[in-house]
Amino acid sequence: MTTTRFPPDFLWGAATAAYQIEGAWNEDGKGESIWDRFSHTPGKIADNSTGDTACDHYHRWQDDIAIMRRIGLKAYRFSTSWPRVLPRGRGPVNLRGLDFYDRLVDALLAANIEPFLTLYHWDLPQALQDEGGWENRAVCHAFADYSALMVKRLGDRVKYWTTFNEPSVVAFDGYLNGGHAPGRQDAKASFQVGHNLLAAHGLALQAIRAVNPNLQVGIVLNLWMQDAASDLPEDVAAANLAFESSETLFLDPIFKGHYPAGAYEMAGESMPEIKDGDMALIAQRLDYLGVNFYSRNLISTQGQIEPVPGSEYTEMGWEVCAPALRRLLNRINDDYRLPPIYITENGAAFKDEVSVDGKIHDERRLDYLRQHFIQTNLAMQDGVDVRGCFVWSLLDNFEWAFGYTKRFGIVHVDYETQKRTIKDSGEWYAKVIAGNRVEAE
Ligand code: IFM
Repeated sequence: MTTTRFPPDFLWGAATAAYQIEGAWNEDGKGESIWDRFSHTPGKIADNSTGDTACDHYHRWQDDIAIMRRIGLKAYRFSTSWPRVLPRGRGPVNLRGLDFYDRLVDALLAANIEPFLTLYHWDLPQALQDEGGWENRAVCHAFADYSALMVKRLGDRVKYWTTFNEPSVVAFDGYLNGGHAPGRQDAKASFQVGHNLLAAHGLALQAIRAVNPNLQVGIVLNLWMQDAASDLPEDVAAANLAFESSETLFLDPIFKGHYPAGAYEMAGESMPEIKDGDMALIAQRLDYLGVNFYSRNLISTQGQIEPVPGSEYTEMGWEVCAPALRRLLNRINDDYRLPPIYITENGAAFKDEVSVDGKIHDERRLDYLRQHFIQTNLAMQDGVDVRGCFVWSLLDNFEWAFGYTKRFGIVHVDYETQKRTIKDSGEWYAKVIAGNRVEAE
């Protein structure tokens, strides 16, 4: 048995997002979001489901906080729904929506759980989409105003703020392959949206700090390791190119103030319009970087090798390769002057069954988490400043275009009854947090 110990103040958490869990899509004055519109459009979601009810967290948030307490979470990462507080994206505030987050934050603090708040996890107000969505620079300013509003109301209690969750997914799934809301397939638009999201991040940073300069503000990127299939220089070059066309595309502007050379080649005619001053706006100081890590790609000159012989895959079709997390953390730590890092999402979708004993014996998810915690710890020993880890997800929930067909939770949700059951992985996580250590055979 080996024991991996973590620093005493390590922030153990779990994460969710508003559209994926809240439900109550049109209650208490909430406006329509692009995900409401998208999921209500036939053929967009694998199981024809919607987030209308999801985990009904909007009504069951107290029960959910009780579950977080049982697991012993030190932090909870959640997002606020922009159209819940500003039904039309700007203009009149829906106080009932704002009050919901106010109560949630108070209850988290009363339970000794640090709130870690994301301002944008993909549910743009439909009214702003009708003005052109993220292609329209005016929406970036509306986002900064919404950010300031939230900080004015919650900044006295919420210390950790994230502007955007995974801007690359918003740009490329929303505007290039069209699998996500708003379902566009337009290369030029996707690159402009990617850039505008970063500009909106910069504007929001300014707006947040103008209200309260003492907060911890960051952004969350989804980063995959791009491993070379061999030491051959051609394979290494192919893997580097893959890293440049996805990971570096967002890391460079944020931490170096310019796009990587590869971006210009990749985007070609679709290179976005960059206004004077944009790059400095985007590259402002950050208090932390959030890294969402799930898997890696194995790259040769022939492209991605898939499946990798002998490897395990999750229900998302993502390879389980925990050592890639350590390699990724070391690589970005070497390539950039980074602020402290939080692993803001890490987890796995597997087919879960409720056993006759009423429990969910999700050994594979438990093992996935154990391996990734250990690799995170090794990266910390290598010198990477990781301050916390958030499991994706606290609850099984609406997995975007896959609907309810993929379960990531450490807590099982029966969508018929809304009954929550802590899975074996959740029970195990409670022990990890309590002991601040991971045990492995
Ligand atoms: O469910 C998503 C989450 O909303 C963003 N990061 C990846 C997760 C799993 O696909």
